[in-house]
Amino acid sequence: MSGSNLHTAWARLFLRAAASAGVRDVVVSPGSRSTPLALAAAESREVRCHVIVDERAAGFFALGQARASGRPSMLICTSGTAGAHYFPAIIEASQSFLPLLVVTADRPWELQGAAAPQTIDQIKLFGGHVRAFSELGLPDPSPVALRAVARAAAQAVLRSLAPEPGPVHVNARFRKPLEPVVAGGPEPWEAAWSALMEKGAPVASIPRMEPDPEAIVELVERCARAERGLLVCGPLLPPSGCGGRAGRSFDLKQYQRSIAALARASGFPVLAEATSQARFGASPEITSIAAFDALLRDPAFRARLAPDLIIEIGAPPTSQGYADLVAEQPGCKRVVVAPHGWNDPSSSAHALLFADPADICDAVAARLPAPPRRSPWLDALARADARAWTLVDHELSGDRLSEGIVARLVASGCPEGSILAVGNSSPVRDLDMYCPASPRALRVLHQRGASGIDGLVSGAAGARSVAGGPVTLLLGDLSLLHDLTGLALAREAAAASAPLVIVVVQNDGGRIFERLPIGRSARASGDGVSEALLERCFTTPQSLLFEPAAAMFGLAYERVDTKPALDRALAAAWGRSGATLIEAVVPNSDGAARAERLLKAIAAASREPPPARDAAESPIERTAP
Ligand SMILES: Cc1ncc(C[n+]2csc(CCOP(=O)(O)OP(=O)(O)O)c2C)c(N)n1
Ligand SMILES: [Mg+2]
Repeated sequence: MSGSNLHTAWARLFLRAAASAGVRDVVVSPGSRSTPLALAAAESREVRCHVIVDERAAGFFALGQARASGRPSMLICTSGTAGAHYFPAIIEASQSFLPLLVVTADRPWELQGAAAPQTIDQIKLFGGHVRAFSELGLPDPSPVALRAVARAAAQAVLRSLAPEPGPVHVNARFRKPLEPVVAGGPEPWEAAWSALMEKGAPVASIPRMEPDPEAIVELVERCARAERGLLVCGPLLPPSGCGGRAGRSFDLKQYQRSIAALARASGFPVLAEATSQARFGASPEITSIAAFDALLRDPAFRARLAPDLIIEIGAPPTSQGYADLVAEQPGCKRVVVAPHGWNDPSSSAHALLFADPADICDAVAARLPAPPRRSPWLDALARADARAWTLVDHELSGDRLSEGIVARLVASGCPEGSILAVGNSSPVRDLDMYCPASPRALRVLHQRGASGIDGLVSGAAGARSVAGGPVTLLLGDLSLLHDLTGLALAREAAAASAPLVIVVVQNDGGRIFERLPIGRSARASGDGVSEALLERCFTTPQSLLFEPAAAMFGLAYERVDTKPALDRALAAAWGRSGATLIEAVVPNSDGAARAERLLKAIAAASREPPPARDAAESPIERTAP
């Protein structure tokens, strides 16, 4: 094998085996110790190689790819602190059940613990946050070691997908020289290596997760008996909803059909959060109670709702009102359905069903007898929801931008079937509060595993790099500042044909804190936290505008502060290829007060006396004060 050496061959074999086990994208950050791996990735025709300077951004980019594709991307970095920058993305991958294959290059054993440069202890660097760790050791020409390299790559890919998807860490050591050297003739190990390169990785067939038939029977019986059942959909990421089935792509429409089938067969209303994949694309035939968070903030409404069965799908809902409902209704049986994770922070679930939620919905729907007659309880609930949305619409009238208007315009304008990525802090809550259920399907990507405000731009750029269509990101100004180097990755997307549209809600600081108890304490007079302290330690306004940053990274940029201007900017951004940063400037201190006013109005409206003909039948209205 001329022009190369064992290091290069070793790295090529690792890449080849990972590719044949399912890796399609490799994200390389520059460095010397990782030279063999970087070269192998760059020359491979089986993977796409992305080069990203900042390992923190690279980690989130790979995570965004996994969110959109369900496949593990491979990360490659040099030795030293480089790998440590992957940590936040690794934590998020672990908690969101997203596959990721992290390969850190390392120095040989003789340089450890002896003050050699760029040398740290990389063994189990990410502790318990990875599903598996393996130490590849130094390249070794023996046939059994060469076979084991291919096996180790296949194992790493497998462990990133099953039994629980998540991050896997491989530490690979190399001794200098790191670059390919011209060999005088064929290497003795070349024939064995060539055969392995031809063969690829051993095929690992991942077990399919099937719902437990007994649990299905029990759930069918519960549904049939329930008079006031709820189908509650919490955050769900498309790939992690697939019950650990590698390579099975998430079929959004099919998932939404399964939810609708269960809702129809059971007669239960659907309380779907914006991140659940069940709100945008909801079937018009089902009763969607999308204003449930606002409605459930009212204790009187919670008491009137009094569900007797809750089927909860996905990760725990973000809604505080819903958490309060669960806490106040200990008698109500709650069954949690999700493929992975113990999704019960209140430790009060009656049962947890580990399976693909779509499979559970289909199985239960198919076994239920004829759908029940629509109950007055359900009618009353639907009316309360409709009244809430009338109030939300009223709140969003007028031309001046607010957080709510930005969320509404973005969600309602996103091209049908496209990806909407949403940042933590207020944007994810605004999407819930201001955007009703609609039959227009959207894939909503989110970062609810550890709810960080970090890496959101990089993640959206990663999703864009594997998605066939447009990606829109809605995030806050501090979140954008946190991931400013992510804009460099957005520029990479500029070369691609489909648009990446980044909408930053510019409210000058972390205004979420004004909606939290600490903010209410500052607003109340007396000896609470002072406004100045709230601003200094929590809201932290930066008085920055992002136009120069967009210019630096070569992105199209628009600053808007009215509804028509945002509408125009969005239409233009979705219509052009490449990346656009839209800075939507909203008044910086009335968001919390507006949200509070709206919630009060919704609570008051939900108590309005019902029309007389329903009053005698409807439990939800009958008990209204
Ligand atoms: C990595 C990380 N650091 C800090 C936080 C705590 N945090 C939550 S929201 C927030 C402020 C976000 O501000 P911005 O992005 O402007 O959104 P807004 O609150 O204005 O909607 C902070 C600092 C976090 N969740 N993640
Ligand atoms: Mg902000």
